[in-house]
Amino acid sequence: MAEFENPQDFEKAADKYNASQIQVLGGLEAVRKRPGMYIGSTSSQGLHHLVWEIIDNSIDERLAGFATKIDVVVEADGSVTVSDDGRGIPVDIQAKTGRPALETVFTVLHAGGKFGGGGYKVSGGLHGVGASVVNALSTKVDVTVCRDGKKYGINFEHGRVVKEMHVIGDVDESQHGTTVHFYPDPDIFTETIVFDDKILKNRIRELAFLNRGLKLTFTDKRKETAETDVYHYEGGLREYVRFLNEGQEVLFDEPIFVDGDFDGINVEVALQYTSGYKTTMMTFANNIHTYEGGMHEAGFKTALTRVINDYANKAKIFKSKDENLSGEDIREGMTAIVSVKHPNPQFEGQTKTKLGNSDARTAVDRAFSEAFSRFLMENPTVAKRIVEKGQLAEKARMAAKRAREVTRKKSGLEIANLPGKLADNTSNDPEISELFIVEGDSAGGSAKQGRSRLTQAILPIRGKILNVEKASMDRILANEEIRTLFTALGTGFGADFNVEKARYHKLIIMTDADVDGAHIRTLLLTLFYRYMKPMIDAGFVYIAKPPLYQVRQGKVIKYIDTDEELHDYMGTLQPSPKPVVQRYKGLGEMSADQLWETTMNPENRRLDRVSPEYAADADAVFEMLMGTEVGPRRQFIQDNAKYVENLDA
Ligand code: TTJ
Repeated sequence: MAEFENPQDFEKAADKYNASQIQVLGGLEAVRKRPGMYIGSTSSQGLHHLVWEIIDNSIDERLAGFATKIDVVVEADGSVTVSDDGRGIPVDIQAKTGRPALETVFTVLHAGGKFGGGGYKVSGGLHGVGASVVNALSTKVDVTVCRDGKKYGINFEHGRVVKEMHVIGDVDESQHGTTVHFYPDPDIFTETIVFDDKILKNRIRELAFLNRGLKLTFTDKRKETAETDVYHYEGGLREYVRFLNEGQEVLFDEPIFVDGDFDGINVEVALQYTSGYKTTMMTFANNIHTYEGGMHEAGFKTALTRVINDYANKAKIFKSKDENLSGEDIREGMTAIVSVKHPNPQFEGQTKTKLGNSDARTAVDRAFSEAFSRFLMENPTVAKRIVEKGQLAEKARMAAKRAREVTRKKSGLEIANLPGKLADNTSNDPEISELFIVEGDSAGGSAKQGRSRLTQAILPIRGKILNVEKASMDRILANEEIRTLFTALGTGFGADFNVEKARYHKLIIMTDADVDGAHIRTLLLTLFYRYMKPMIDAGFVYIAKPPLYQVRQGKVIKYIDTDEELHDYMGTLQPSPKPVVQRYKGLGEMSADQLWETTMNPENRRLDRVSPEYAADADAVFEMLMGTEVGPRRQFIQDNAKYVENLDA
C-alpha cells in the first residue's frame, strides 16, 4: 500500500479506488458473462488462449528489448505458470487510480501494454486483451515481480484482489522479471481445463522461431518424469524454414533471409525452394499468425513475382516479357515465412488474422525486393533453378487447365457433339462396346470399313502429331484426337474421373508393330496411366496385336507374329499349292477385311490386357524420354525399341 502524507490525500485516493474498483468489477463481470467475446470460445481453444494472453506480455517485453527468456510450466495440478526475465511489471502507484500498476494490469480491462513507452505490442484481434481477462476467467492468480532489489507479490481469486500488493522480500539488484501462476476457472471452461502439451509446445516453438535468440522453455510437471524442452533458435525464421523443409530436397541449402526496417516496421522474410510442388507460405504480424494474410503478404507476393521476372528478363533467361511467370507458378515448391513487427497493427477479417496496414505492404516489398534481387544476382545458378522451376509449374498448370477444359466440354456432352474423327459404335451398352485407337488415317479408314458397327468404335490417331509433340504432356492434352478420346470415353477427367461412366469397357490400342508404333503406344499408355488409371485398374485397356505375316495357301490363311513361327509353320506346309507369304509393314497395308480378320474380329484376334504394372513401366520409359534432347531421344527409342516391344510380352 502507498503511504499518504495527510488523510485528505488518502481519502481522495480511496474515492478513486472505490470508483475504479466498481468499474473493474463491472468490466471483469462482463468478461465472465461473455468470455467468448474476449477469448474466442470457452472450448479447449479458449483455454489455451489464456496461456497465449499471458505469454504475449512477456513477448512484448522481449520486443521492447528486455526479456531474454520465457518459461512455461504446466504444474502438477494442471495450473500454468509463465515467467520471464524482463523488467518486471511496474509496481508504482498510479496517480489516476491510486492503485499499483501491477494490480491494474490484472484488474482493469484493456490495461495490458499501457506501460510500455512505444515499441511493438502484440495487440489486436483476440490477442492482447490482456492479463485482466485471464484473471477474470481464473479461480486464482498469483503474481510475483522482481525489480529494484525487491520481490513483490499480489494475489487474486475470481478476478478480485485477495491479497494486495506486498513485498515478499529482498532480492539481488540484478534479478528482475515477472511470474504469473493461474488456475483456469472450471465454471467457465466447462468443456475441459486440461492443457494439451502438444498445442502449447507448438506455439512456444513457433514463438521461438519468430523471435530469434529468445529462449523459451516448456515443462510439463503433470508427467512423472518432467523434462524441460528448450526452444531457442539463433537462426530464427531461417531455422523455421529449414524445419518445415526437413526431409525434402531443396534447390539451395541456405534459406534466403532478409531482415530490414522501413518506416518503423520491422520485416523479416526467410525463403527456400524445394523441388516439390507444395507451397508453404506463412505470414505473421507481431507474432500473430495471420492466417488470412493481408498487406504484408500482398507486398511479399508482388515483390517476389516482380523480382524473379525482372531477373529472368535481365539475365536473358526470358527472351521477351511474354515469358513472364505468374505469381502462382513462381511460388510452387516455395517455403516462405514473412514476419512483420508493426507499432500499430490493424487486424481485420473473419478471424481477425488479416493485417490491414497498407504501410506493411510497402515495407515488405521494399525490404524484400532489394535483398532478394541482390541474392539472385549473386547466385545465378540458384536463380536459374528457381526460374526454371516456375516455368515447369506453368507448363503443368496449363496442362491441368486444358484437362479441365476437356472435362467441361464433355459435361452435358451428347454423342452428336463428338468431333468427326470418331466413328462411334451403335450400341449404348458399355460392356459390349470397344473403342479402337488406331495409328494412322489409312489404318483408321480400313478399321472403320472392316469393323463391327454395333460394338466397335474407331478413333484414328495421327502418329505424326504425336511424334512431334511427344515431349510434353500438356501438348498431348492439346492434341485434338486425344481430346476426342476423352470426350468419347465419357469418364470425365482428373479429379472428376469416374470409370463407371466409361462408354466402352474395352479401350484397344492398335498401332503398328514397329518402333514408331511402339512409341505411340508408350505415349498412349503414359497418358492412360496418368489420366485414366482407373480404366487400367478395371482391366479396360488392351493392346491389339496385329500379325507380322500372312501365309496363304489356296484358301487357307494363317497369320503369324514372328520369324521363328513363320519358319516353323512353313516347314509344316505341302509344297503345292505354292504358299504365299505377305509381310505387313503396317496396319495401313492391310485391307479392311484383313484388318478385321487379323486384329479386330473377336474370334481370331489377340488382345493383351494392360496391367497397372505394365502401364507404369511405359510411364517410366516415357519419363526417360522426356528429359533428353531430340538426338539422344531418338537414339534411346532405337536402342530401347526392344524394351518397348518387351512391354508387350
Ligand atoms: C512495461 O514497461 C515498464 C517496465 O515493465 C514493462 C512490463 O510490463 N514488462 C513485463 C510485463 N514483463 N513481463 C510482463 C508480464 C509477464 C507475464 C508472464 C504476465 C504479464 C501479465 C506481464
